[in-house]
Amino acid sequence: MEFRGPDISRPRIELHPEDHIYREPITQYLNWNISSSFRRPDGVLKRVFTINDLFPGPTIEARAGDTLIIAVNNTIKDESFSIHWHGLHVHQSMDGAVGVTQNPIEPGTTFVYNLTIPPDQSGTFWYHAHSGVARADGLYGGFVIHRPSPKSTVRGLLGQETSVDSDRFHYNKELLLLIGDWYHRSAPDVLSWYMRAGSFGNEPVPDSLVINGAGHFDCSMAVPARPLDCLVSSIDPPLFNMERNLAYRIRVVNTGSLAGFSLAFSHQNLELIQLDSVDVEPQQKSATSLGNLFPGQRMDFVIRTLEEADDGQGPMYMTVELDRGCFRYPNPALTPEQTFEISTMDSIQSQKENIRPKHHLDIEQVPSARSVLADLPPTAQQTHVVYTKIEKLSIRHNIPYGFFNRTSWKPQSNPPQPLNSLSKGQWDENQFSLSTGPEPVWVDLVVNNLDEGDHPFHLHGHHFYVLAIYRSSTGWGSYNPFSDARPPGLSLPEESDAQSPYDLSRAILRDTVQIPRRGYAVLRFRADNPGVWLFHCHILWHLASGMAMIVEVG
Ligand SMILES: [Cu+2]
Repeated sequence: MEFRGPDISRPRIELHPEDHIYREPITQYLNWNISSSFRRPDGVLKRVFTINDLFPGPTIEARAGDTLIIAVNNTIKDESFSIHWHGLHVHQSMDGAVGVTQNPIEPGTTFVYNLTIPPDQSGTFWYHAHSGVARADGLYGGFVIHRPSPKSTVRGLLGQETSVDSDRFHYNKELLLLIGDWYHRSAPDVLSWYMRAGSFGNEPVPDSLVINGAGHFDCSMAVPARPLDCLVSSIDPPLFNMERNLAYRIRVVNTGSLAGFSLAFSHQNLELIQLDSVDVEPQQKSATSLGNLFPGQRMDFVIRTLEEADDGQGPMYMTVELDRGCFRYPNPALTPEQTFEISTMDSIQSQKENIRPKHHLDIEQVPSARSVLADLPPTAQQTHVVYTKIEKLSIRHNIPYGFFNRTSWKPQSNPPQPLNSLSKGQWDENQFSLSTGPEPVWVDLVVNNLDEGDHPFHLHGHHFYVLAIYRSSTGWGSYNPFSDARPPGLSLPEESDAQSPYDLSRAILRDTVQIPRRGYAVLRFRADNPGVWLFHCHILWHLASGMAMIVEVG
């Protein structure tokens, strides 16, 4: 299979696990040049960031235990960057969060990231800019860690007793899809539209969506007040090819700035296998659509052609449906539900209407696999409670700012050095933090979302078990374990032990969680990766407006 599309300068879509799972860990040396160029991802001309001339950036493939030495050269004249490795538990000095773990990479300079992939991490990850809003202008890419074969030195001796992922989950090939909402204006323009009183805190609604840097936009839908340099585009030949008689593992990343989405494939059953790189409990019933996947999150699933005779015919297509829940005003330019044709190798015999019953799987309801939950202790040694909200305060000119408790986050600027190089007394007033102390410890973090909107929160350097999620229908829906006898809104199974107020058998281990408006989440994690870590909303406009705080470990 080869990637085809309107621009050929895109990263490859098909992955090559066979190059990684049977070998010993190695050190990979990568040399990246960050630049920018004008492209037409969906037909509309826009300046995007490129890495080695690719948008999105090159796909990294590695195995657990590999070391990656990535020299990032900033060749752009007047902008600075950093790169964050989303979901990977790397050394804190390599985490890429500007103001927290490093200064931005200034024009004409190079920063060398030295990443050691932990031996117990594999799955679908991604990397993206963690400075300003460059992520929304395309500074991101895929990062896939292949799970090594238990017999990594015995190439070609695949027996029943081995358990490489393709045997565990029964698939033949792997594809990577980086899917996200897309804005035709530059990200700094979008942010300044949001960060003013006149936005009333309504998040900028995207114009389009792109898959691995390609989309299709109907030029006639452009808003008259904002004319576009638009060429009719169709992704022709289709975005990718699939052979009907093969099973595929599809790795999906939400690379967007605002919207969640769900995915469906015609003629295919979808079998969810991982969320945020972690195995999930196998589902009895395979789905016809999966979602919602929110910004920063990943889902892996296996698709197979249906066995029923009539149903395996006709063109195959994939449907992406953006979650309209976060769109607070209409954007006539946007088509929130889009279909993408997938070309198949064999001839198409009929165009029979697909009439199989639909089954949508709500991926937020799927617990992690039992083997994953085995590591979850019944109680934590520490509990922290925080409150978060977007506020439009008159003392801040009614501009929307994100807060944790009383603090709206900004990268450390006085003195202008990253937090991890300063003593805590030197941190400026924009840093709200909690500290887990010197020893590795299990922590419960209760996050109360007092806001009118949902927010996907991401913790750097760690995964967390989501123990409870609650959205209230009335009032604030807050939970303070120090004063409330029970967490509001939770119904527990009868056999649950009295030791825990949460249903631990339904916990989900992930690194980014959607916390409902006027609700809360209880996140339990082992604080064992020493460093200064950001915990923040992954909606880019909210992070840029301060919806972030610091978790200090060790
Ligand atoms: Cu948010």
